[in-house]
Amino acid sequence: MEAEKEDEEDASPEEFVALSDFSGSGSEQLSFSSGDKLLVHAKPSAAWWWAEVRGVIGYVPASYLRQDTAEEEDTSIEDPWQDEEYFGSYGTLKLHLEMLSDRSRTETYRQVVLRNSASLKNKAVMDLGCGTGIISLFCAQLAQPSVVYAVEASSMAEYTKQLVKQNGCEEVVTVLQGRAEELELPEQVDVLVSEWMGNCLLFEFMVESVLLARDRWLRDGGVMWPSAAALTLVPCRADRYYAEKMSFWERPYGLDFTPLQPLAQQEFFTKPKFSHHLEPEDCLAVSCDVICLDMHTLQVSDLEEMKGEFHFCMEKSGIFHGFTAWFTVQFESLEMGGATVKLNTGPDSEPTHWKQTLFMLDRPVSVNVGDILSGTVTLHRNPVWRRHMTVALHWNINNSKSDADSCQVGTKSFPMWR
Ligand code: GJV
Repeated sequence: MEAEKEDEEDASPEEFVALSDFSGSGSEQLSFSSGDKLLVHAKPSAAWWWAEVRGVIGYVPASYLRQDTAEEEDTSIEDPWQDEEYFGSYGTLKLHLEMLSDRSRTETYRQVVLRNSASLKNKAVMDLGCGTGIISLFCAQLAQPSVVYAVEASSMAEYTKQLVKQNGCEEVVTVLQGRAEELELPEQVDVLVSEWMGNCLLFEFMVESVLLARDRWLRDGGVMWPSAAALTLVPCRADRYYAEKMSFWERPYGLDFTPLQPLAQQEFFTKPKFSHHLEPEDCLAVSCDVICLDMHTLQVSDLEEMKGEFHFCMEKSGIFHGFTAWFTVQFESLEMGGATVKLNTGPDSEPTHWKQTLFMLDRPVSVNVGDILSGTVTLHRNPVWRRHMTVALHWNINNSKSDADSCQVGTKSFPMWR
């Protein structure tokens, strides 16, 4: 026991990295910039830590920091892309069944091919991450491309070849098993189609593979499908989820279990909740597109840090439990003036297997009609684990009704998952 105590007192400070800029107020709080290294000496509360930046000591907001994994980088990281696990999961049917059963998603890609069938004639197409080959098969079935290169890294590619044969498409569809990054083709393509979108649009960062393939294999003037993507945010209520995970501890079986609430917050609200079903009536304001990507011009380096702003005017009074995010993608027409096809994964559209992503605040806030909620959202890609990111939210609420013109500020960072 004694020895342990001594260890604690001598505990060496932990290394952290700042996720974004922070300007401290008063003499007790430190200011720092995104990327700064901090030494955390003590964690007196969950939200505020005692830390050192460039020899100066003071309080820092814990949510602005992430553990410095530099040490890990040298030793234990074998594959920052975790490809064995990633492509392993796509080698079984579970995920393909989920994607193919998603009618909204799959039908959108079918519509894109159908509406562009005339223009696809004699075009060379690449289907990146073709899975079971559904999009490639739509191309062969509904249009007359000269060739479709169906690229798939997982072992599913073996079956995809069989499906192409079984459906009489082997003249048009060529299945290539391998990572798109290592691909060799006899020619450049006119169209690069892919279904790369993850939770919160970017999670998994398959988009990087798509951009690299674009730069190498899409001919000048070729078309990307999807051509544009947007991430959307809305402040929302989440009464049921809050009750299930947090209010529950108030009086289970007539007993007071509230000492478990900090633990519950840590366990259930630290990471975002994937597969959240947001009811339109739980939106407290009109949603806001926070990040818009042009798939023709987006660069891999842009993915490291993507920042967006939001500005909401509350349309309802109620409890603000958190933010919900979803995405929309657009497919431009191959014809001049042709109609754009959209896939919207938001609460007002047909449900998809992505559902929505919920970011719970640590403490719900009561808001009124007319209150202004504004702030920023930043997606920080994990510098080590390339398929992961942290979503940092900063906001302030200006109360319209209060005479004192009160303003509340909040900040929280959500790892997904590292
Ligand atoms: N090269 C080849 N196939 C890939 C690659 C890559 N770089 N990355 C992902 N895939 N929308 N979040 C494959 C993966 O094996 C799976 O079959 C499919 O693309 C993912 C599609 C859905 N995931 C998503």
